[in-house]
Amino acid sequence: MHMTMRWFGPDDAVKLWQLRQIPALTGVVSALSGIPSEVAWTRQGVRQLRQQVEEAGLTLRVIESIPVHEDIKLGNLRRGERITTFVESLEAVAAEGIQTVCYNFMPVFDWTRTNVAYPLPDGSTTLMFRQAEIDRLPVDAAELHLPGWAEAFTPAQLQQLRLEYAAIDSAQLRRNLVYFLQAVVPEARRLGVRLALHPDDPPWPILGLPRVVSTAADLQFILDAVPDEHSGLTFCTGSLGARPDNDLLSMAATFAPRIHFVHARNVMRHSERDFDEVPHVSRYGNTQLAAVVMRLAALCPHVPVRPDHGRMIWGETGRPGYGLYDRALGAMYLQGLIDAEHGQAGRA
Ligand code: DNO
Repeated sequence: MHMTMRWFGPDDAVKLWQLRQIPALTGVVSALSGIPSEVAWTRQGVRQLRQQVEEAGLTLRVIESIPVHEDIKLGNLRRGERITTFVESLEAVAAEGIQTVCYNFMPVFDWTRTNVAYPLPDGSTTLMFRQAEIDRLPVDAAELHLPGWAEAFTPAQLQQLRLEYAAIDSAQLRRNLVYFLQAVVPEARRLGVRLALHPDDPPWPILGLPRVVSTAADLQFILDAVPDEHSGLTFCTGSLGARPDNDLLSMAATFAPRIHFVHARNVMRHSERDFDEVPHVSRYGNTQLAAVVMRLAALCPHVPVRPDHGRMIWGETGRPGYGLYDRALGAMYLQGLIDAEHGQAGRA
C-alpha cells in the first residue's frame, strides 16, 4: 500500500518537509482550497499543488475531495451544469496525472463531531460524537463548520438548504447519487481516474438530513448500480466502524476489488450513536483495526492509505484531527501491519 497523509496546502501548520521525514510515507493527499463548488478547478491550479508537493520529495497521490455541489445531491434543475463543473475539475486533475479522487455524498454537512477537543484520560484531546448533543444543536442559528470541511454555509444558506432538502428522502437521495454516477463514471473511465466515494461520517442520518452511504447494503447497492471499476470506495474504518452492525472485516473482503483508497482510524463506541476517536492501536477501540488493515494490505496491495484523524498529543495545537504527531504514530503503526502482511518486502 502507498502510505500517505492529508495535507491542507501551504497554510497547513503541518509542513511538507515534516511529512517527508515520516518513514515509509511517500505521498500526500490534498485538494485545491477556497474554490467554491460551482467553479471548476483549473489544470494550472492542480499543477501548482502537484509541484509544491513534488519539490518536497513527495507525490500528490490522491485528491480529497472534489466537492459535489448541493444541487447534484438535491437533483434540482441546476444539477446538469454542476456535473459539468465536476467533470471539468476531474479533467484538470487527470491532466496532471492524478488517478484517484475521493468525494462524498453527504447532504450539507461533511464529517460531524460534537467536541473536537475532548480530553482523554492520558491528557491528550480527541474528537468525539454524542447524538444527544447533535440533537440539541441550534443548526439554523449558527454557522456550522469543522476544520476539515470543504464548505461552510451562512445561517441563511443553511435555512434555504434545509427547506430544499425537506422534499428529499433517502430513496430520492439514492436516486440522485445513481444519476450522478451514471453521468460521471464514463468520464472518469475516459480520463483514467478512479472515483473513491467516502462513507457518511457518522454513518446515519443527522440533523434531519438523509444519508445513504452508511452500511454494507448501501455500498453494495451503489457499486452494483454502476458496475464499473472507476466507481469505487474510500474504505474509511473510522466512519464505517462507528456502527456496530458494520462488520469491517467482511466488508473489506467483499468490497476489496472496488476499494481505491483507505482511511485508517479507530473509534471506541459507547452506545449505538456515541463514539470517541481513539489511538490507531487496535486495542483502544472496537474497529479491529489491525486485522482490517492486514486484510486490506493483502487484498488491495497497491491502494493508497492514510492514517485518518489523530489526537492532539505532546502539547501540539492546530487543526483538530490533523496534527502531525499522532498521525505520524498512526502511520508507523499502519506501516508495521502492512510490512507484517507483506513480509517486509517493501523498498526503503
Ligand atoms: C474527515 C475526512 C472527510 C473526508 C470527506 C471526503 O476528516 O475524512 O472530511 O475528507 O468526507 O469527501
